[in-house]
Amino acid sequence: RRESSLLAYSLPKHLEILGDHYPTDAITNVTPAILEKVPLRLHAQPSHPLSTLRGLIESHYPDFAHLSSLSPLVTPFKNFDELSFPKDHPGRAVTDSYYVNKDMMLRTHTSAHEVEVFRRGETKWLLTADVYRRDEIDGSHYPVFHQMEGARIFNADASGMEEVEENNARLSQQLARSNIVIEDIPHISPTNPVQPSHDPRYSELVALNLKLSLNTLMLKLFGGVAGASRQDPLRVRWIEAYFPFTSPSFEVEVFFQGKWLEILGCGVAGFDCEVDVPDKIGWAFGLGLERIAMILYSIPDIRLFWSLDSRFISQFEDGKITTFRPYSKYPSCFKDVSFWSPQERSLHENDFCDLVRDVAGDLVEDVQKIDDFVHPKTSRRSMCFRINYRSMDRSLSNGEVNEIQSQVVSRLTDQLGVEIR
Ligand code: FA5
Ligand code: MG
Repeated sequence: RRESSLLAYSLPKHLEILGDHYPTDAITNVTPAILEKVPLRLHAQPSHPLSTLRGLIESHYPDFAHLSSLSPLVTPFKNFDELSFPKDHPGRAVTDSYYVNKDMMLRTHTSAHEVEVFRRGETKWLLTADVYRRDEIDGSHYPVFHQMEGARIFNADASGMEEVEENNARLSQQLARSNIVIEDIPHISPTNPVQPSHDPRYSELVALNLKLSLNTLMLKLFGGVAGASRQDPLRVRWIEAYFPFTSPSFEVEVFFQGKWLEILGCGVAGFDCEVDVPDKIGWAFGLGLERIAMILYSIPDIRLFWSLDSRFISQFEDGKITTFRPYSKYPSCFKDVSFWSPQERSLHENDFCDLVRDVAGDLVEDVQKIDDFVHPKTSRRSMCFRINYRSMDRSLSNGEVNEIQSQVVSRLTDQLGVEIR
C-alpha cells in the first residue's frame, strides 16, 4: 500500500469515490490514505465500539429519526455557507479541510446536513457520520472521526411551548433523582444572545430543554464510569460557545479522571438563516463519538478504532460496553527530519502531517514539531519534525522504518519543494 501511494502522489485527472468520478483541480488535497477510509463506515459496523455507542445514544432518543447513511461528499456551500460561516472562516482553508476539488469536499462536521434534514420535514432526528479534518497527529487526533448530530424543533407558539414544558418537567424529575452535579450558566446573556427573530421566552424554554436533554444523556453515558456514587457524582459543566448557526450556543464538558473533557457543541438553532421555517424554534447538538468511546471502553489510542487486528475487534460484542484489554505495545522508533521551507510559500504543519500519514499510514503514532526558526539573514524558515513510528500489530524492523522515512524525505523534496538540511 505504501508503495502504491508513493506513485499515486502525482495527482490523477479523476478520483473515484464511493463509485462516482470527480475531476481533480488545483485545490485537490484528499490523499489516498484518507480516501481509503471513506467506505469503512465504522459507526455502522456491528460490534464496533463506535457503532455500539451510536446505538446507546439512539436509545436515549427512541422517538427520533435515526439517520446514518448520508454521503460524506458535500459542497462547501452545504458545509459552510448554508450555516452562515463567514467567507474568511479558517475552517474553509485547504490547510484545514479536505477538498476533492473546488466544488466538492469531505464534510468537516455533521452539521453540514442540518438544513437538508430540516427541509425534509424531520422534527426530531439524530444523524451519525464520519467527518474529516486536516489536523495534527497524536493519540487523540485522527483526520477522520465520527460525530452525531441531534436536533429537535417545536412550533414557536403556545402549543409548541406546552410540549417543551411537559418534556422539561419530566427530564428535571429524572435529574433530581440522580447523582449529578451540573455547573450551569444562564440560558441567554449579553454575550450569548437570543436571536432577533426568536421570542426570548421561547428561546429560554428551548435552551432549558436542550440542557436537560443533554444532562440526562451524559448521565446515561457516564453515570456508570465517572462515579455517580454519593461521594463521587458525575460532574458536567456548561460553557458559553459560539457557532455561526446557533445562538445562544454552548459547549458541554464532563469531568473525567481529573480533567474536563469537551464532549459536544450545541445551541438554539437559527432557522431564519438556515431554513424557511419561521414558525419553528428548536435546538441542535454535535458530539464527538471517539472521545466518548475512548473513555467508556478505556481505548488509549484513537488509531485503534481503525485496527483490523482481530485482537481489537474480537474483544467487543454488539450493544455491550466492555473495558478494552490492551495487547502488548510494540516498540516505537523516532526519526527526525529538518528542512528549509520552500521560499515562495511557507509549509503548513498539516501539509507535513498529511504527507507522513499518506506514506506511513497507521504506522505513524505521532508527529511533533521540535524546532521552527527563521534565519535572521536569509529570512528562510527552518523546521524540524520528530516522527514517532509504531505499529499496533507487530514489531517494525529498522530497515522498514528507514525505508518509510526515506520515502517521507523524498516526497518532501519532490512534492512540497523543501530543502532537506
Ligand atoms: C462542531 O463540529 C459543530 N458542528 C457542533 C454543533 C452542532 C454546534 C450543532 C451547534 C449545533 P466542534 O468542532 O467543536 O463543533 O466539534 C464538536 C465535537 O466533535 C467536539 O466537542 C468533540 O467532541 C468532537 N471533535 C472535534 N474535533 C475533534 C477531533 N479532532 N478528534 C475527535 N473529536 C473531535
Ligand atoms: Mg469545539
